[in-house]
Amino acid sequence: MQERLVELKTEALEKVAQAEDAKALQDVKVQYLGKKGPITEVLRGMGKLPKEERPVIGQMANDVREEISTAIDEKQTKMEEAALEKQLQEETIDVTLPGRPAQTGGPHLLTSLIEEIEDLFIGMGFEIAEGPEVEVDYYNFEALNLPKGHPARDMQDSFYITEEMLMRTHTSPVQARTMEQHKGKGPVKVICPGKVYRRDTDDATHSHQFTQIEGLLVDKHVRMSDLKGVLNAFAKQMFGEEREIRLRPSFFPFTEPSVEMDISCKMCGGEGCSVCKGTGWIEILGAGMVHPNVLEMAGYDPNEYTGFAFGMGPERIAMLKYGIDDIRHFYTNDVRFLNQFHKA
Ligand code: 2U9
Repeated sequence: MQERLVELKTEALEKVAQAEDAKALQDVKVQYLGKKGPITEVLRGMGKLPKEERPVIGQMANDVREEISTAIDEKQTKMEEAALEKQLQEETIDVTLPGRPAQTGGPHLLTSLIEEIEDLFIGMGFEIAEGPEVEVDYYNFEALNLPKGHPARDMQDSFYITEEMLMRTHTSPVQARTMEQHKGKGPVKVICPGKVYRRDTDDATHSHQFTQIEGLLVDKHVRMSDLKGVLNAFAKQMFGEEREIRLRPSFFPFTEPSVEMDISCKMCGGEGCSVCKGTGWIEILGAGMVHPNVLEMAGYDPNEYTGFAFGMGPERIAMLKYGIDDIRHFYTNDVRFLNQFHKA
């Protein structure tokens, strides 16, 4: 019996040593230490042994069992350590590699352009004024010389909240409100940027929501030549010193006289090309002397005060400046479009 146990031990330890993976080791365990294994069998057969041999064989069987079990555990630990070591070797992280750059956002092209225009006018002493996008009929139309039923209202059809409230169709109500706050006293010198809304069907050149930047200067002795000087300075700083401006007569209900300003075409230098449609000039903005009715409604005496105003569409300016062919690019938020204009 003792020899059998020694034999079993040698056999089992050899198999443990030979086991190459967890499965083989488990098989050895089941084979030698399992309920139907040879050692259990020896222990079961103890009853048949002479009484005095039982403790010796019992002790020995337990020792053998213990030894095999310890050998299996040690081998298992070794295998796990080896597997971990292998994994660590294979999955090493090179902490000295440069990190992946984080995706950073930036101002929208229109925001940058509006800020650039604001800065130019701040440099000429203007202040920035803002107002509500949901506006009352009075400031959006009436105070701008567009009484109810005026035909020019048709060109600025809007989204109405109620009969008297609407999404503003231009930023001009901000100037009307600013003038009112000054209570008939000058000077007023503001630039009003912001979003505006019109009931239009979207296409390459129309959008139901777009942006405007308007300016207003009201004081004593303000003349058309002051308007021309400010606009000329703006055009040269924005588009280049070599650009010329020209003013053409136009009509707006809130200004009289009214003009439209063109700049000489950069592409052809005034010769005429596809960008300027053969005219040598590109339309940039509208402007004029503030209508006496508008001054009066805002609390100014038109015999004492005069003023000029102008308005432009940043989308149009960006489209000209960067050769963008569709206004919808500004609002569909395709990062491939927007990223082209990120300043480093
Ligand atoms: C007050 C008095 C006068 C603002 C003006 C324009 C001319 C003009 C358009 C150009 C293209 C806007 O973006 S656009 O659609 N604007 O041509 N705007 S004068 O005149 C005002 C405004 C407020 C109290």
